[in-house]
Amino acid sequence: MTTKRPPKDAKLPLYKLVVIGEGGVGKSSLTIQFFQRQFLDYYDPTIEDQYIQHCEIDGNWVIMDVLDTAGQEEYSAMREQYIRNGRGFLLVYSVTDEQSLQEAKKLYKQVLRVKDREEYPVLLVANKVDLVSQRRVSEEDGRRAADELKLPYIETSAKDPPLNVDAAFHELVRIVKSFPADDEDVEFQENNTGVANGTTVKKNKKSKQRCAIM
Ligand SMILES: Nc1nc2c(ncn2[C@@H]2O[C@H](COP(=O)(O)OP(=O)(O)O)[C@@H](O)[C@H]2O)c(=O)[nH]1
Ligand SMILES: [Mg+2]
Repeated sequence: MTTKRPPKDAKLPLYKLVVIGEGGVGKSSLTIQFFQRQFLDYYDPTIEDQYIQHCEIDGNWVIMDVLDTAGQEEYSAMREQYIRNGRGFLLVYSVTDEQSLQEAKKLYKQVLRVKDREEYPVLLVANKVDLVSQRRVSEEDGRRAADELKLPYIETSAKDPPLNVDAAFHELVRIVKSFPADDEDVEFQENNTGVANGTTVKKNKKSKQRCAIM
């Protein structure tokens, strides 16, 4: 089977995206489902990973550079640093945990503070919707929270079969694209540097490993 690939040597727009949210809401599960097409029952909550891969979205090739944060920053300076570097954010909470929605609201306020903006490209992600009987935050309440924050909203499940996982990442790229950027925010990357065709480059911040996954 041949996979579609971007033109070699093309300069592709680079999207630096960051997945944020309280511990345990499914940040790593969503990211791993998107990049590796698998659901893990357990993933070390203290690991912060970065994934880089080219993707075709609405007929255009882009490079997605996604940071899966560990959410256990002892120093808020670390959090501020990745907020400063991010151009778009998946703001994840779990529908099984009301507290995680409250945490998401606080995190969004922190994003606005660090960015010194009144709005920013962020998608509010209501994850774990497959856990119907454990659900504590209804779709109605989630959408109301999103409206209050003036954020778009999506319901996801990282578990197999995944629901809206690709849609969430793709939608975030669209949101970033449509947001007026400062000139220095727009970056391009040669398709032949760092990102080999058909591979995900994964950088593990904890162990400092660097590996390419097919
Ligand atoms: N049923 C279900 N479990 C999930 C989902 N997403 C994550 N989990 C589970 O929730 C736990 C925490 O997920 P993880 O991705 O490590 O959360 P993180 O701390 O935000 O990175 C793990 O046991 C996952 O298997 C989901 O959409 N549905
Ligand atoms: Mg994690």
